[in-house]
Amino acid sequence: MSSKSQLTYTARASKHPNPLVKKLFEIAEAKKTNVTVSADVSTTKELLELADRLGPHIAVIKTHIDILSDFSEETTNGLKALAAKHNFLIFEDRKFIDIGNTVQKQYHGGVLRISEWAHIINCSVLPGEGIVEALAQTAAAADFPYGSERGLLILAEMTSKGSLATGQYTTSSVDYARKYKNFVMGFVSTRSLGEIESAVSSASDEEDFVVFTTGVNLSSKGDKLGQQYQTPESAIGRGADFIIAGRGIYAAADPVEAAKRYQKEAWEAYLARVQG
Ligand code: 5BU
Repeated sequence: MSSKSQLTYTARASKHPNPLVKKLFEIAEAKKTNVTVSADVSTTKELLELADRLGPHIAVIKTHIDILSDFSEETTNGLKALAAKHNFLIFEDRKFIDIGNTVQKQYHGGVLRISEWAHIINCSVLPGEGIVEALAQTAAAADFPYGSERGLLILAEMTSKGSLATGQYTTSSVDYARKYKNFVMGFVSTRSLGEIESAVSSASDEEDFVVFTTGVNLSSKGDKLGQQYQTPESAIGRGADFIIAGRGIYAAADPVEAAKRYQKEAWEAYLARVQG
């Protein structure tokens, strides 16, 4: 596990050069939550209701905006208003994976205009370094009316059975994160990756990447389509700074109660980790 995992979010916020990461750690500490809810519902009404009800218990809402059947500006205006009301960040799980010229258009333009409302995006590095450079350029050049901070998580590993995001792919994820560390906040991965030797440079004392771990569920081990789950405690124990839970929360009989349970378990696991 990286040495930073033993530090509190407050300590990490105070030293972090990236304003978005600083804000994320401050939110976590202020609300005592390191939960990201993956709000994979299919209508704007469901999404906004969920965001409003779960808002007090989450640090980040993760969307798949293209699975909504009725996406419009109402969706993103609603999300932005709720992010401000409840003090959480918005992470669009778009998983960009294409040549630089295309991802710039997908990020900044099109019908979804992701750059205007998502604080956090993610990409695969399968296309090579250019994808990270292209997204970083777009974020730096744009003048965002809604908050100025933007960050990228590199999809370094996946939770699905037989995932090919391993070995050299994961090592290269760390290389590019180190090379573009002003824009890359960290990773979506199943563990801390700070110890990975990289071709670009080795881990430095200041390096502090944030780890988001998906595939978290308290009552299931997986689904019929290859998803594999671990518990909040296990994810945090392996180095996750933020857990991501979808169906475990939004499909529960009482999503607010479920969110509180994940919040409590993940926060206690974090406290145990920083108290050593
Ligand atoms: P679930 O309902 O908790 O299984 O949802 C998991 C969410 O995280 C869902 O939105 C996936 O698209 C997303 N995900 C994942 O499950 N595994 C991964 O490796 C990555 C994302 Br990256």
